[in-house]
Amino acid sequence: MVDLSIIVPTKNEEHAPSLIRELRRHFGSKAEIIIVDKSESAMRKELEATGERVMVQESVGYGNALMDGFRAASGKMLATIDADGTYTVKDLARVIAELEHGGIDFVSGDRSKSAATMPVHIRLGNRFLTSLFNLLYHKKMHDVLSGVFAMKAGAFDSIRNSELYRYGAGTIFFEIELSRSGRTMKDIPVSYGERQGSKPKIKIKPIHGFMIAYNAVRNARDYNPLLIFGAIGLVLFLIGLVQGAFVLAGYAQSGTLSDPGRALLSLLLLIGGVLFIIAALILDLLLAIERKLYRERK
Ligand SMILES: Nc1nc2c(ncn2[C@@H]2O[C@H](COP(=O)(O)OP(=O)(O)OP(=O)(O)O)[C@@H](O)[C@H]2O)c(=O)[nH]1
Ligand SMILES: [Mg+2]
Repeated sequence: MVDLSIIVPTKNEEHAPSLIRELRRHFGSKAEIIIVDKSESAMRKELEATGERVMVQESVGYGNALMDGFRAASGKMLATIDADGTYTVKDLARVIAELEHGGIDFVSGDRSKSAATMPVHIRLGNRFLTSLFNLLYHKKMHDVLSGVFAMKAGAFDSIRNSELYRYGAGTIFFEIELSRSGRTMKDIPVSYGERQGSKPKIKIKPIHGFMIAYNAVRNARDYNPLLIFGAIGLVLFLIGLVQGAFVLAGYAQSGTLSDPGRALLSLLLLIGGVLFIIAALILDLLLAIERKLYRERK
C-alpha cells in the first residue's frame, strides 16, 4: 500500500502532462498517480508518455472520473488536483500535510480569499452553496467546490458504494456523503490562478447550481430532519397564524365568521405546521438513537 494516491482527471487538458511530471518530481516514489482520462487519442498518447498509470474513463463527467480513480487507488490517503494549472502542486502538498497531521478525514483547498480569477456569478453561487452546506451539515467550510482535496482511504471506504448524484455533482458530492457518514472536514486557503490551455471542460450552467442546492437539501433530510421539516412546519404555522389573525379581526369587526373558508385554511395550516414540527422532533430523536447505536457498534 502506498502512502498517497493522486487522482488527476483530464479531458483534453493541454497542461496535464507538465502538471503530472511536476507531481512526480514533488512527491517521488511514495505516491501513485492515476490519470483518469476522457481525452481524444493524441492527448491520450501524451499522457501515456509520462509513464504514469492512465485509466481510460468509461463513465461520464468529472465526478465519475474522481469516483473511478478513488475506487482504483491503493493509497492510505487519496487526493486530487485539477489538471488545468489553476491550483499549484505546493498547495496540494499543504492540503495533504494537513490531512496527514490534522486528525481530520477530509481537507480541501479554499479559494475564497484568492478567487480574483473567478467570475463574479460563480463566486457568489459558490458562496451561497457553501453557506447552505454549512447550515445543513453543521460544518465550517469556506469553499465546497474546490478542485483540490484529499481524504483518508478509510473515510472514502465509507462512501465507496455511494451513487454519484445525477446532476451538478462534483466535490460537494464527497463533502455531503462524508458528512452523512459522520466524517470531519476542513479547508485551508490556497491560491487559484488562470486556467492554462484551452477553454473549460466543465460547462457550468445556472441549473447546476440549483441541482447542487437540491442535492444538498435532499440528502440532508435524513441528516438534519429537525432543520428541514422543522423549517417547513414553522413556515406553515406562521402562515396559519397570519390567516387566523385576519379571521379573528373580521370576527371582531362584524361579530360573525364572514370567511369560513379562510378560517378552515388557517386551522389546517396550524395543525399541519404542528404535525411537521412533531415529525421533525421524532425523526431527530430516531436519528440520534441511530447515531448512538452506530458509535457503540464501531
Ligand atoms: N476524466 C474527466 N476529466 C474531466 C471531465 N470534465 C472535466 N475534467 C477535468 O477536470 C478538471 C476540472 O475541469 P475544469 O474544466 O477545469 O472545470 P472548472 O475548474 O470548474 O472550470 P474553470 O474554472 O474554468 O477551469 C480538469 O482537469 C478537466 O480536464 C470529464 O468528464 N472527465
Ligand atoms: Mg479548472
